[in-house]
Amino acid sequence: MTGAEDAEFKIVFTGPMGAGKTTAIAAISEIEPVRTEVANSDRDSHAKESTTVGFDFGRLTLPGGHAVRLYGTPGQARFRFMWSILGRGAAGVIVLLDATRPDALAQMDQFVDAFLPLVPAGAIVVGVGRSSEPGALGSEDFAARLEARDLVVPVLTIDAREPRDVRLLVHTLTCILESQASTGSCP
Ligand SMILES: Nc1nc2c(ncn2[C@@H]2O[C@H](COP(=O)(O)OP(=O)(O)O)[C@@H](O)[C@H]2O)c(=O)[nH]1
Ligand SMILES: [Mg+2]
Repeated sequence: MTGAEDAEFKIVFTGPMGAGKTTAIAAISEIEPVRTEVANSDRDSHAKESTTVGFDFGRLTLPGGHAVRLYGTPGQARFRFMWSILGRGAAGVIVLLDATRPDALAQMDQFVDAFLPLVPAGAIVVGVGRSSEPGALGSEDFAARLEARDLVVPVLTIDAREPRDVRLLVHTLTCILESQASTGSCP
């Protein structure tokens, strides 16, 4: 997988505040996730009680035995300086979005544009949460936006609280990495 077959590799979960990054890492981490949450002083961006100011950290062993380090970025733009720090050395990035946000497509563009230069070509997967809620955008809206930009990025409908959904995001990303290394057997 991208060179060092036995090394632990790093996957970064990013996306706006409230998209489910902290939840997703907690859903699949085998260790008690490290969190850096403080009381949310930015209720204009999102009404939730607490928010991540440093990063989230978790760990997952894949079925093939590879260990993956999972990092979650802070979502707020004022912590943008953390994105390149956390993105450095990442094998791939998972962008999580909240489909009920009217600006979710612009948020996707913002995070995809920020992280594309930090990862090997194409190593991005988008996870769209809450798309079944009334008034939400559908996953096809996100897929169409990426396609219109000539970006080949898989879009999955997910619930970040569901370990199976989050594992599927990680699996999709590792399939991309394996196909890039031409060693994998993903469909
Ligand atoms: N319905 C639904 N709620 C979610 C989903 N992901 C996260 N949440 C909830 O949204 C809130 C914010 O999630 P959090 O993980 O803190 O978002 P973060 O800012 O991206 O780290 C929490 O109360 C989660 O339980 C999802 O996919 N669907
Ligand atoms: Mg968080």
